Amino acid sequence: MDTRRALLDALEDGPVSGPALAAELGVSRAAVWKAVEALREEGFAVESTPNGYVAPAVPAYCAAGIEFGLDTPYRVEYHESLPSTNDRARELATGGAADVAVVADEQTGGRGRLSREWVAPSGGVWLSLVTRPTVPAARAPLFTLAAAVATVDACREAGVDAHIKWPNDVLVGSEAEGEHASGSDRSGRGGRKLAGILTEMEGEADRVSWLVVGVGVNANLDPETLPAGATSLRAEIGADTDRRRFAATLLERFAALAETADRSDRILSAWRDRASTLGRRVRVETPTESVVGTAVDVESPGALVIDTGGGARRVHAGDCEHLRDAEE
Ligand code: BT5
Repeated sequence: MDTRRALLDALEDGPVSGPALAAELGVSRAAVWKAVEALREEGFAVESTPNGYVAPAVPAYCAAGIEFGLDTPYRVEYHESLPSTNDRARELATGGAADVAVVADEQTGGRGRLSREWVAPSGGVWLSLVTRPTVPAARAPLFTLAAAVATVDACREAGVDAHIKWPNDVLVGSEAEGEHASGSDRSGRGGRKLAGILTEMEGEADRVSWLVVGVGVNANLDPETLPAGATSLRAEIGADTDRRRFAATLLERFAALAETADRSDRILSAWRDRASTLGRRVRVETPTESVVGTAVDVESPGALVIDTGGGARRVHAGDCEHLRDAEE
């Protein structure tokens, strides 16, 4: 473990002196001091007190801030601004990296599914995780479901009653409220869109090489700066959220679920518990057709089962609208 990370872990337990840390880690006092300086440069304001180094009362939203107290194998790479955290994560993945979360305060070229634009001004939580799970490529959609569960849990901890709309939208509120979703994209239908997920991967049939799970959450943003039909944590709560804690919760929940991906039942049941799609009349636009019916279940690795009246259909990808009776 590197000195910087060891120092972050040690700071969790209260003041720690330079000499004590040097002895514990078997490094020089100069190396400890250098690690402290590195943390400070990143924006993590370690204080020097007579009892030793102390963590800042309110850790900033930066790599060390998010890693402080983070109980996962992930390290964090933080940027003030990036075109897209998914693009940076893909770059790291193709270079062989694993277990890195790329976080940016702002994205200038954020991407949604199917090359759609994702609006991502400063103040949101824009995060992409690189992992290399040892599962067949066919199981990759489970990680999107796990990310949706983790995102909902982080939103609920922040005080917003969010739910999942199949496959990967995190929404607040109900039916009528997402109606103003723009243009041909009606993916907000079913509530106001708080977050979206974009998973990308490379692999052979028998195994995933890398997986990039990109999550965008409208955190401390005004809805006026977002597309129609969108909402934010700030708008829902009326106050700003500690993005450091939010990102850490999301990563911890995701890590715990991802560990269970060799069996799909835990992720699926967590997803069902948080989804608003099941039991609803839906219209799913797949790449080839439109399927209308009642959503009855989600099956591994992420297919929506729709009762069309003429039998059950399974759809694996598409945009889902929650319908009201009059709309069929
Ligand atoms: C998604 O696509 O919902 C996936 C969004 C993933 C964004 C994250 S941010 C971190 C990482 N880096 C990236 O570059 N991307 C990921 P989709 O279901 O296709 O929805 C896209 C549609 O949502 C757009 O066509 C808009 O109508 C709408 N939209 C765009 N920006 C939005 C926002 N900030 N909040 C709510 N809706 C938005």
